[in-house]
Amino acid sequence: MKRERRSWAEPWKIKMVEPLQVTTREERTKAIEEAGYNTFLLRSDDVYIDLLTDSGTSAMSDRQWSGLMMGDESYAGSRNFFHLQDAVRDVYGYGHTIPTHQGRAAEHIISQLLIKEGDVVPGNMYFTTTRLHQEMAGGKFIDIIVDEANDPESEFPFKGNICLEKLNRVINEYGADRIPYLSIATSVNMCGGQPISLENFQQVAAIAKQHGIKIVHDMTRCVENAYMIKMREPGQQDKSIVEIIREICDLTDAATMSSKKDHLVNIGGFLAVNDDELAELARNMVVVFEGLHTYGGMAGRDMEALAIGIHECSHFDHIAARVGQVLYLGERLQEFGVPVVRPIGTHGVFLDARRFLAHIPQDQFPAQALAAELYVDSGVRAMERGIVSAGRNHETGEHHGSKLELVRLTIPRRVYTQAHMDVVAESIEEVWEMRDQVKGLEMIHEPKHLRFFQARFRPVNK
Ligand code: P70
Repeated sequence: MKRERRSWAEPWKIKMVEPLQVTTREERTKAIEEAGYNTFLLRSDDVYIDLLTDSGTSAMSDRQWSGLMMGDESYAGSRNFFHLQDAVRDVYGYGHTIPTHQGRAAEHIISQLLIKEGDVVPGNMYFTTTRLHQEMAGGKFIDIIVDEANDPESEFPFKGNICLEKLNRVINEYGADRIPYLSIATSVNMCGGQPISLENFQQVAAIAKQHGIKIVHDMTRCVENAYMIKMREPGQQDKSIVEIIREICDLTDAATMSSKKDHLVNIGGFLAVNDDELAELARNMVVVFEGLHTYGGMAGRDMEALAIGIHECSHFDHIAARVGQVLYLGERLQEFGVPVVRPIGTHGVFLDARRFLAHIPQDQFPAQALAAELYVDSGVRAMERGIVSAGRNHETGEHHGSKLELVRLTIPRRVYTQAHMDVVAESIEEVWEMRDQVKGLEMIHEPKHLRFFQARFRPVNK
């Protein structure tokens, strides 16, 4: 009988391995208690399969590792910086690259340069660090993402899209003068790694241009978004990943980048801009907070590995395998009937804790409790992406409120095998079966900024 489908596989083989530790349930129960039921506070030695984040956790290629040996550690004018700048120009098209140690430093610089007190910054769903830097610069973030983004069951293929009606409303209400830029992310992290369509981006850019409003692009996972456009958007199938990336970036004025994601490196990032004057201001600011404008917090060797990673990650076979692995885990979980955000996104599978732990009210942090329970079951580490992550409104002191209450199973790039994904899926199935026994949590320590990183919890006694 002829097979209908042929399996695909990763376009690489493994040359070096890092042993994993398996702990007992008893050890994990103790570890999570000591960590205040916060997976960020666990020691990695106590973790078996680490799906906390895809940030800085990728496996570098042999070419990237050899790039490390070619580091030019001159304080000024390192040749690796020029390789990085050329790679950014080749793939993304931005003329100026200002290196930073990671993404949030680029967010800091652009926010301080463009936002003034009383401004509003509309965007397609908040990201924790991005919004905080906008607020610290005196701005207020306004969410103008499509409503489908807040519905885990909606099958809409471009949940990262901007709602044009909401955009027009914000412009009418505040006036273009109070909008320094639109903050548009590709592959929107907080709603499940959901892409924005090229068509929507073009429509948004046309409106922005009409009103003289800039666009700052959070392109942390732009390659993954470009892949989704190629696969899902009518008329885009024949374009290469790089062609799609260029079309997106050409619609924007500047970009912040956390290279720890798409670019397959363990540290690094940059601010990319086209405008010469803005670049000059940013270069002046980077020396205050990061380092000279030709290294900005990275070693020369890191910039070399990054320059190589920029090219590697935009190859179709790489990105197809990366997103394909995420889809594989998502499909396994759905076979078990586990509630997940649909459609499966680019960098992880997001459990819908509202439906998973329907008996726990949101003020008892169901997603936080689910991530802790999953860890106890198997040593798999995930991350809360719900009301804890949403934080508090700086003006009112109230919880920001979050329609989404999710646990993110984030897949590092080129690190785990399909067998690891099976172990993860089976552990989640196990927790799904005993979900009635999971208890809610109360927060016993709440840091002022980005509380999810360091908050501590204990189980409620009900
Ligand atoms: C994650 C990481 C980082 C990130 C991002 C987007 C769309 C900017 C950044 C900042 C790490 C993280 C950060 C805050 C909370 C939880 C986790 N995302 N834009 O795991 O970049 O970390 O390099 O400063 O996703 O999603 P950086």
